[in-house]
Amino acid sequence: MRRVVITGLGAITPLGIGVRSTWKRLIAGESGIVSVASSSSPKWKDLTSTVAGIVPSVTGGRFSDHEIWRASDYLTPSDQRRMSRFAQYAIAASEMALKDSGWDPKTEDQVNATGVCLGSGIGNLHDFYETSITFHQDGYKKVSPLFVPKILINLGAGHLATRHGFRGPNHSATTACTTGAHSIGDAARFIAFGDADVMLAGGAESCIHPLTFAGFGRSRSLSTKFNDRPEESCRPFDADRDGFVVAEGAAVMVLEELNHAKARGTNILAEVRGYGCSGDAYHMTAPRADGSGALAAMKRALKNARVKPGEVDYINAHATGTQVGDAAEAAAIRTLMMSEEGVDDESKVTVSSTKGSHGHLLGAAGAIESLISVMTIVEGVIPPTLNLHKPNVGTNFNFVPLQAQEKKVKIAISNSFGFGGTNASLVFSRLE
Ligand SMILES: *[C@@H]1O[C@H](CO)[C@@H](O)[C@H](O)[C@H]1NC(C)=O
Ligand SMILES: *[C@@H]1O[C@H](CO)[C@@H](O)[C@H](O)[C@H]1NC(C)=O
Ligand SMILES: CC(=O)N[C@H]1CO[C@H](CO)[C@@H](O)[C@@H]1O
Repeated sequence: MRRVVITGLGAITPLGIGVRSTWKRLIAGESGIVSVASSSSPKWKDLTSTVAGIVPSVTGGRFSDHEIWRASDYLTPSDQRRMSRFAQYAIAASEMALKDSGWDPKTEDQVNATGVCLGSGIGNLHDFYETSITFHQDGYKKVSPLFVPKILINLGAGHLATRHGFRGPNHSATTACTTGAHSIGDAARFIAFGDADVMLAGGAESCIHPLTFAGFGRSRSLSTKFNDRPEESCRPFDADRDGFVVAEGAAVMVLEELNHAKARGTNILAEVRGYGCSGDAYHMTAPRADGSGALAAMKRALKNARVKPGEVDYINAHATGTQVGDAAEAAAIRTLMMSEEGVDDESKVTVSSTKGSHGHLLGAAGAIESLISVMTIVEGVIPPTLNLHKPNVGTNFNFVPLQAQEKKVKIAISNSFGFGGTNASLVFSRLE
């Protein structure tokens, strides 16, 4: 089987623009979660949750000029008009990843062997909402011809391929909060099976719209108790956790066939070692309490990677800060890690959920958390779980509370689970 490595990373997150800016703040224990209560639209007023992870776009605060989002850094005015925000983030993160990896295909062979696998969970709620109102009030002629190209989930991938002429596989997953993980896993399989040599893979999301908060609020998924203390609102594994916090952003990786990467002498960050998926087949929004869906995904990913549970140095948990979800995932991790081929003591299991810092990027969550897992391998530092003062998920893991820890990481797992009952795990390793 052809081996797949990671040769470039790009990120746009509530912690800043760029991988360096995001990583620096993550390790420093900073939060990217802010209040959206004062937003101009009166619709925000009735909402139960008014905290969100927002990509910084104004200078003057704690973000320096190069760390804030400016669409014009990446896109012409005409592209900006044609592309919705999630697609813009996807393009920008992809450009960063391509630059990082030094991959600039020119020949026909090269562009044919380069593909794209970029998804989104919700996509563009803004245009859906506005266009629905316009259509209802003013009729057919007022619907913009750009409406459809602005709402299709796969248009991030489409625009990117068209910009660069990439003619390899052109694919978009949309599996709710598992989108980013499925994109990376599926892209790695395209390379392993010989459909491409290089893939841009990841996820993007930007649905900071009152309707998002109304919808997730009504399904009682969101944190509501910390609206006046946004930085404390996302509390994975903590006893006071009361729901997840919506966030926006994008993360993209350049995946590449091992010998292809070696031949061009580029820097190899890590290897995509394993990928496992499962379905809960249980409920649309709640996990099985025993975590058996999550367990199946992790087991399949480790089997695919030919790695034993005891060899895993770090798990980046999906844990979003909901009572049921975090406990189910912890139970799944315990079953996996305390098995015969695991470890002999729960305190040797290192798990953190970085959502405490950046919130839940929904369709981009699996991508940014995979990127962070790769960074732990590169940097030898584990980012903390913010706001974790009192774990109550029935395990004695090292949850890396509040402060980053130094640790050599050879093998890292990233978990992603989504509404609809879909679970995926990815295993990354240092290249041996
Ligand atoms: C590249 O792909 C295009 C379209 O699929 C095809 O027409 C062309 O022959 C391919 N070129 C090479 C060098 O394989
Ligand atoms: C698997 O997917 C479900 C879908 O609702 C998700 O909520 C859950 O967290 C995952 N399963 C488990 C047991 O964690
Ligand atoms: C180069 C290429 O084929 N890109 C396509 C990828 O998919 C999108 C969406 O279907 C198309 O618009 C692109 O042309």
